Amino acid sequence: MRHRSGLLTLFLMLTVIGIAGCGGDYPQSTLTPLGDFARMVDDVFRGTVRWALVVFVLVEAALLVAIFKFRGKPDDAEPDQVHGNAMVEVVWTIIPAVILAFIAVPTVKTIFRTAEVPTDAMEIEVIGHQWWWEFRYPTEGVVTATEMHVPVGQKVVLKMRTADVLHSFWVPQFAAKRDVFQARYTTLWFTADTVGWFPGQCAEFCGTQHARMHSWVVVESPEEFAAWTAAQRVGSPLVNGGVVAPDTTVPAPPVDSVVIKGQDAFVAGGCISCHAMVGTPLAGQLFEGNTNAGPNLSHVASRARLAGGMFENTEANLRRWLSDPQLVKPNTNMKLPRPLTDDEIATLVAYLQTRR
Ligand SMILES: [Cu+2]
Repeated sequence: MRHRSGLLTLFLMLTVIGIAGCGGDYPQSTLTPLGDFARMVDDVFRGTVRWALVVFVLVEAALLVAIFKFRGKPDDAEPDQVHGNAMVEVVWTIIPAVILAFIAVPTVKTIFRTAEVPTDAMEIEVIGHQWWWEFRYPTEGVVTATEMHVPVGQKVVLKMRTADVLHSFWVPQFAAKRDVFQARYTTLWFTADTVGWFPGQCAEFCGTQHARMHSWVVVESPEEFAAWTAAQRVGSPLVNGGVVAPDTTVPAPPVDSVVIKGQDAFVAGGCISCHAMVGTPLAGQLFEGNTNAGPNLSHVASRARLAGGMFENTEANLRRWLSDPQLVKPNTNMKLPRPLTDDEIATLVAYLQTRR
């Protein structure tokens, strides 16, 4: 008896925990879709759950009736045996088949509708790296990392691939998840209908720091988005590979002596061999053929997060990151040829913080 009540308590506890996991203010949830694509997927999910509920209620009701109404007594005769009854076999084959058909039709329809690549959408190229996401806007001339800006109400199509291993791009409130490959593009599309910051997560185990491969969709008004692209386009490493005319704006050279030292350290220290940087001579060329490079740092100070979204972009975190990236994020591709001196770190941090 004690064993039984223990099991019951365990069952109730698990149920409470399970229920507590549903609903609530969880931004990384597929249960609160905020775009057309996610809503189509959500409709299929909800339709399926509704059918499952109907089946559950009917089966449980039949079970309870059987238990209480037809409970056997010790002196009962043996009941009629229905083994091999053709009628029963046909009925309980047809009913589930019909229910599955009702689930399959909207599911297949949705698969086809979501697989269609829209032609009236703004294109964003998504590239997975161990362990951060790169976003390129060929028509805007923008290359950025971790934070994908999109204008509210504008359909975007994501053309996705990877620079190294398999990853899976997933922003739960806007779109389903899709694996990314080296040799071919996969696509996703969505129209975001709410302004704000919405988190995403790489959904394919892609190495030891897979859990620290975050992304955000930053949905903003068309005016804010235009201002963002105008600022990001300055010195873009994409101007040769993109379809926009090169931006001829020459960024103002640093005037602060610490910042100038930081820029010198950035160039002389070899940072430019992996990172594109506005105002440094080789940034564009190096970037184009180098898909294993690190993020474009031309406007790094305009981003809210660092290191694949692992931490906030603050002076202290930047210093921590530069002092020993392998300690902060083991196995990251950010490998320093030698440890930087405190002076170098201070000037680099001052320099990077001016790159807005
Ligand atoms: Cu990944």
